[in-house]
Amino acid sequence: MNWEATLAPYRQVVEELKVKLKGMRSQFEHEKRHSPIEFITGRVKPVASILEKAERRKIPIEKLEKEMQDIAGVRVVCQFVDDIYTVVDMIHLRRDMRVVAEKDYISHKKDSGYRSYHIIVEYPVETIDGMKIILAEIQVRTLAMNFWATNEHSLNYKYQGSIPKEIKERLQRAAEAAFKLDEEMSKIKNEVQEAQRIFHRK
Ligand code: 0O2
Ligand code: 0O2
Repeated sequence: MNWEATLAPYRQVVEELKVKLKGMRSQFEHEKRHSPIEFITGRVKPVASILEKAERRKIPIEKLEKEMQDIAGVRVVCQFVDDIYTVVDMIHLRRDMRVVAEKDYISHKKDSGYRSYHIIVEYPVETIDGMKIILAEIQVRTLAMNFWATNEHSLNYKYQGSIPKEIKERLQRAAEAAFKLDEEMSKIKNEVQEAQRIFHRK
């Protein structure tokens, strides 16, 4: 399998989605409105992770394109929980991508404590052989959710998926604390935004 050639359109999609989402953020900034987007990151799933997930989910290599929906992944990180829904609504309204699935791990957090809003989109990308529709996963989460998920992801990697019970419980408490932090920040959202506007003017 020529992975470089297979993954090339996915790289293109990640780059294009990053540019477009960053464009949304700039527009809010130009108009001096609170941007629901704090920052964007993106990645193409490494080949080793693709193979490991295909094995785990029993996905044949020839069906990857349809059945592995997060080979192209972008992450939108927001300040406040409300911002997540603003971003989700904006993605729905766009005419350059089509939402095909959504998972709300915010109102239904995972057992691990993981919270985020996942959207799968179909995105048309132009290649030298014509147009190709690529599936991409957009994860939308707050800074607090991102902080938690990044640490939990590292621990999962370290313990190869079997985190010791004691650390798992700590992670669940940390998830609870991150949730509280988001709640408290939401309550003082207006204060924070006012402060940020003053800071911006200076
Ligand atoms: P900007 O415009 O300041 O956001 P590349 O793959 O190298 O082409 P990139 O975007 O450099 O693309 O790398 P990646 O890893 O996809 O995204 C990292 C981006 O997320 C960087 O911004 C980081 O500054 C930003 N980032 C990561 N953590 C934080 C954080 O806690 N707060 C904020 N505000 N930003 C963060 P860019 O893209 O370099 O530029
Ligand atoms: P990466 O690139 O290492 O992040 P599955 O992956 O089989 O569990 P599914 O249905 O493919 O699940 O997708 P799902 O559940 O929407 O989650 C896919 C991605 O969400 C994961 O990608 C993670 O990025 C993130 N995620 C989901 N659950 C957790 C969790 O408990 N903790 C953390 N830290 N992240 C989570 P991958 O495949 O891990 O790839």
